[in-house]
Amino acid sequence: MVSRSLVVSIIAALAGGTLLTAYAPSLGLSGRVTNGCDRPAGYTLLVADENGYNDSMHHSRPWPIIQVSRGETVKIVVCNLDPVSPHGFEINNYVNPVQLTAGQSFATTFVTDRPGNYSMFCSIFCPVHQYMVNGLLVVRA
Ligand SMILES: [Cu+2]
Repeated sequence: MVSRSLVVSIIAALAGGTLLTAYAPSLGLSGRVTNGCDRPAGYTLLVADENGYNDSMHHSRPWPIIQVSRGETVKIVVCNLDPVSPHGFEINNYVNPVQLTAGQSFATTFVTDRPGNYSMFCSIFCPVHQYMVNGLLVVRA
C-alpha cells in the first residue's frame, strides 16, 4: 500500500514536471538576446545603464513599475545601453534570469496568468546593482 502510493506520487511528479516544461515557453520564461537595441511596436522599453533601470537611481522605489491586468500579454525589451558593464534581468514567476553584455538587448513576451506583485530586477551583480533590484510587475486580478 505504501509503495503503491509512492509510485503514484512519483508518476504525478513526473507528469507535473513534463507539463511545466511544455508550458514554460508560453509563459515567456524565455526570450531572445540580440545585439543592438531595437524596440518593436508595442514593447515596453527597459533601459539598463549606469543609472540603473530607466534611471532608477533617481527615482523612489519601486522603479520601474509595469502594471497590467491578468491575462494580458506583456512585451518587454531590455536594452543594455551601458557602455561598459553587463547587466541582468529577471521577473519572479515570469522571466528567467538573463545576462546582457554592453550593447545587447533581450526581448520577451509572456501572458500574465497569475495576479500579484512580482519583483523585477537585475540578476547579476553590477556596479549599480542596488538601483536595479527594485522593479515591480503588478498584475491586477
Ligand atoms: Cu545588477
